[in-house]
Amino acid sequence: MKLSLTIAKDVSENFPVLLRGDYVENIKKASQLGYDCVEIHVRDPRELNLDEILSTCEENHVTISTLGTGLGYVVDRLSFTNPDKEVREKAVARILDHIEVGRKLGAKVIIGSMRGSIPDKSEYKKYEAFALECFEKCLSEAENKGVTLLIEAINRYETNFINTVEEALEFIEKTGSRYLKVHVDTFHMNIEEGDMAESIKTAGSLLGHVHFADSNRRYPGMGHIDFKKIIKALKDAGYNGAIAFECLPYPTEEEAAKGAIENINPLL
Ligand code: LER
Ligand code: MN
Repeated sequence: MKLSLTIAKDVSENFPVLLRGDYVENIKKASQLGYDCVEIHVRDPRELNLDEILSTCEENHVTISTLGTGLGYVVDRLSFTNPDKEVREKAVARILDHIEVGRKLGAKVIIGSMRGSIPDKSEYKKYEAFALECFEKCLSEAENKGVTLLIEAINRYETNFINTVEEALEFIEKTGSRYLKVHVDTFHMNIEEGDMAESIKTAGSLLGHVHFADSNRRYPGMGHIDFKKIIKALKDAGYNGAIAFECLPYPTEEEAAKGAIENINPLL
């Protein structure tokens, strides 16, 4: 498994990424701290200087595991379940841009907050169909470009649409695509799953990406999640992808980025 450091250029203090600021500087820092890769959270991926990012990665022996797309929802309110067709089309266009950048960077594309919520549960089927239509457009492009998309199970306080690993698996089955994989996040699993290790086992070979944060969303070791047990479950499931630390930057960005890898490395 590879360890990935979450980075973003310009996000608030309470956004769960470890390092803020210049991408190039943070890719270098990731390498110095011993990370294998970085996860870039970006609102509009067209703003990235891909040549500069790729050459920095190569020089520093770091890869880009994933693109985090949630800022497209947080900042622009774009989602796949928005009642307005124009907003859904803009959401799809944004994810298509991420897919193109994902192809160039060799990164998977996360669909977390941008799948949206169900505004009216009595019309669940209608909103699910909106989401499926958007996913199908994105998956067709992802297949053409060889990019994996990830559907993240997110806790009930952030969305009412796909909270558990089981719901994510059911949704993947509805798309019928091999390019959509389950993405688990220990912070969300701690709220939604009865047994996190069991859920990882259920995801099995469909597991595509992992976020680590402790129960309080601080770096592993600062809360009460049993990461030894989670890592064993990931190994038993044959998972060999990335674990990205999507944590709050407390007490400081530097300490959290250092503490996360220091606490997890011995358990691997
Ligand atoms: C995104 O990966 C995530 O976990 C959500 O909680 C958005 O913050
Ligand atoms: Mn997450």
